[in-house]
Amino acid sequence: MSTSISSSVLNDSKISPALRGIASKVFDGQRISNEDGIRLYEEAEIGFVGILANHIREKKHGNFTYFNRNFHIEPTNICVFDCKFCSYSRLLKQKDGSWELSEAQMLDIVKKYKDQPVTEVHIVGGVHPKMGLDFFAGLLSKIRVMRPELHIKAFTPVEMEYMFRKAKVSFTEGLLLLKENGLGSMPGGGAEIFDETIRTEICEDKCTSEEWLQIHETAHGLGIPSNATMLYGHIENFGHRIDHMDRLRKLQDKTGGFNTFIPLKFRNKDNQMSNLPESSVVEDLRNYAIARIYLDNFAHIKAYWPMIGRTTTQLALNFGVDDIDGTIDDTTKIYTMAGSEEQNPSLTTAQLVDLIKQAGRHPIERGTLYNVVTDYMLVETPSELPAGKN
Ligand code: V47
Ligand code: SF4
Repeated sequence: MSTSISSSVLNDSKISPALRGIASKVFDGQRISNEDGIRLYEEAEIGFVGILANHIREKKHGNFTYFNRNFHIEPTNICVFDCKFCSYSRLLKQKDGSWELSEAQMLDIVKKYKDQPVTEVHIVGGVHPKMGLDFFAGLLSKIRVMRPELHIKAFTPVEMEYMFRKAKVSFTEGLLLLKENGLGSMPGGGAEIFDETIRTEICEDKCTSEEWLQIHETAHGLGIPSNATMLYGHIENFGHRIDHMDRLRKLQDKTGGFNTFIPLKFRNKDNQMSNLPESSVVEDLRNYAIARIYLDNFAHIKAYWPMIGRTTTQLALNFGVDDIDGTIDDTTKIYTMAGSEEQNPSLTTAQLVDLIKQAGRHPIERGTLYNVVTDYMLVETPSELPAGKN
């Protein structure tokens, strides 16, 4: 941040003294308080939080913008739970629109990528009463045999709490078994909103906030890093968002095991909360920025491009976001069924690189744990090939 931008913010009498006080903390590299966070949500304009968030983003990462080459496996959309925002799950007895992949079908998906330089498989789905811990441990071990170098990022605490409970094992025992069979890290899903009143309203029967946090803490203790999400823009208020990030910031202070924070915008198509409007793009960008400012101990803020679309993703790179997830391919349904911007989410590496360059940023292909795979300012953009093939 040039001193002229910081001093113009700090000396701008049109900005309230309280907001200038927050800006001064950010430019000094200090942590902001919960009260500051709520004030930003309630009072700060998009341009103001954008300047602060971009300052932090560029201090941490310069112009680097990360993506990876990944593919998703969604084992099933049959689910024992009934989250009101979910457009994707079906009950076991409900045949219409449900799917359930066998182990062989999932291994066929992995085989499809045999000669392709993907670095990560992301496995998350509904909670099927018949797909238990042994089934998933077996699946992971077979994927590892087929592609030993592929990073397996799999299962949220929602899936884990259920499979560990059914298998009568502790969180530590269950996580260790999955790790021994190839689990490399955990995705961020299932967090929703930690506030117990809101959680009861929107997803009362699945793992509690406490269990979500405990499973991540246990995973970090076993050397399994993870991501964290927040589902926002429904019935929660700004205080609930700050409370959510406060619980994450405290756990991160303790373990340091989170890689990335991913705000997830509530989409309202075909679910039990379809009566609610969706947040505006301005609110989405403010939310990315405030997350970047508040979560000083998280290295990365990710915008999940299929959900918000390519244009908002490019804008988000100026609001604290430094990671845009990956090539993904066309297997993900959790957002397409909820009305995401991208109906067939798949971008080639060349398209992702162009998207980042067009936004004036520096594209870096990363591994799951943010090791640099390719610096696309040092090599030529790969030529256009079908999704996943380049
Ligand atoms: O927990 C479900 C969300 C999450 C809707 O870690 C919805 O790299 C919006 O966590 N509108 C699962 N969101 C997906 C997830 C994720 C995605 C991409 C990358 C990573 C990562 C993690 O999807 C659920 C829930 O919060 N979700 N329904 C909806 N209607
Ligand atoms: Fe099941 Fe996940 Fe949908 Fe909730 S969000 S109903 S846990 S698939």
